[in-house]
Amino acid sequence: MSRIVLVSNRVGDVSKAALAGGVVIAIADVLRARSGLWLGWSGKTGEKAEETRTTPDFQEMDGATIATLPLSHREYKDYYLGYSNAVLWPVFHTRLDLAQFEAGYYQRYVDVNRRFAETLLPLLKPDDTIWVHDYHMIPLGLELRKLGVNNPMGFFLHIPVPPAQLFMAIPEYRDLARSLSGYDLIGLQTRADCANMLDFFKNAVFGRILQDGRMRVFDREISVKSFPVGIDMDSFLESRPRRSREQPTPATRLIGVDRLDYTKGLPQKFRAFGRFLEKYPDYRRKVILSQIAPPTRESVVAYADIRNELESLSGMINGRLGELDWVPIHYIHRSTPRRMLVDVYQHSRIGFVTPLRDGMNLVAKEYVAAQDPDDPGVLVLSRFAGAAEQMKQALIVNPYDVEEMADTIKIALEMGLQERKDRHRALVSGIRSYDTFWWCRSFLAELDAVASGKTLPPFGAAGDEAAKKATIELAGLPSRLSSN
Ligand code: ADQ
Repeated sequence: MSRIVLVSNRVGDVSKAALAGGVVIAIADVLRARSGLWLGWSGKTGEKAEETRTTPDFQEMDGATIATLPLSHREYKDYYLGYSNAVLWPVFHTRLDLAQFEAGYYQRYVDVNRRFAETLLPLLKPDDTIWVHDYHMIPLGLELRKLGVNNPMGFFLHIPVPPAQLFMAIPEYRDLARSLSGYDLIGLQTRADCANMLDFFKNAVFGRILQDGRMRVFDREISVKSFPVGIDMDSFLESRPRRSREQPTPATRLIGVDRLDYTKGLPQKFRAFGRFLEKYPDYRRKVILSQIAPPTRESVVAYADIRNELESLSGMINGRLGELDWVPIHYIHRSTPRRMLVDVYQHSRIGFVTPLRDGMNLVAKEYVAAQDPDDPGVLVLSRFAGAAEQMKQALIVNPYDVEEMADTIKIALEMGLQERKDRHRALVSGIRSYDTFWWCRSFLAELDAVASGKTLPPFGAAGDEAAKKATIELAGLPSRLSSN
């Protein structure tokens, strides 16, 4: 089996993958099994020529090689904070109003990708399979092709794809389409994202669907498919502390766990909870909302704004409705160790996951995984999270509709045991079937197939089981699915 080479903006700690959770667990597994190489930014910035070199620092970890490069301050500002997080992130999450199309951002974004490509070139072997991750690295594939690399190359986007008209508001949209055409396979979180991506290629650069389902874009034929990211339920549950630190709370708890990001719909969530308490006063003093929201990207202006908004909103709701012995909203603006999260989820009656837009949202899956099957809580989930395409047994809400969310909190609190158990069982079955290993293996199997000219059945309603089996058999990988 060929070696796997991963490239992403940041690299994960392969030796502590279980602690990191999410996709890193599966990636670490594959890197170990295929003696892989993982290249990314070291997280360091500086001003010397040293910071723009093309010779990475290497570290061996559990049979995998981790290669990292620093960024210069200017690269950090224009490539990372600028084009990646103040252009692509807002537009892809349909927040065109927050995009900052500043001169210089795009050029630096491409320059950093070219530097990563030049760094990778001498490290590549002829039969390596290359897998590039996320929006920071869209141009990397084409930069490698320009350097003469013909290896199979796949790209996975962790965030949503916006409707074509929005995508095309990005001044460099044609260049982005050309960059995307450098890959053999584009993996997306949902089928809705695939539809948007195909529509974008058609409208933006006259892409054409071929008979075998692939798309002809410029002079290349590429495959676009959905591979919803999952979690590893067992290792997530194993990460919990041996003894619960949670004291049974007198009040029933709703839990929210989100990075402090304007895409996560936190103000709407707070307002909905306030509205619920106003509309159904019998629940006052009986219910609380705990929101854990660690800070991210604080040097991007929009992130400082959302922080201020939340602080004043929680203060206002607590001031208006709270009592001396009852504070309705517990807002924690800090990171929490992952192992504590299992405990917190388990002691919460409602998982309140209401992003305005989200590629997948792993918190929704973690919350369900942590529930006691004999007395599970209820997941309230935004229809605009990618997870909603799979998690149909959650209570699905429109995160812009505060009134509907307030009413749904009541429905969730009053749901009978049998219904909670039925919904939970169905949700767990989906989480186990499409776990993080399935995601990783099916993407790589598809990439191998595409590169060798075979096509696999589509991932879709009727063909799910067949597609799963076929992808796993084709990859020649042991299936964890068969034991579930
Ligand atoms: P994120 O936007 O970071 O990821 P998400 O999928 O929710 O969003 O994953 C967050 C992870 O961080 C979860 O595993 C969660 O437990 C953890 N986390 C969140 N808040 C935490 C806290 N306070 N303390 C500790 N841990 C916390 C991007 C996309 C998503 C997509 C993922 C994976 O934006 O849509 O689901 O990638 O593809």
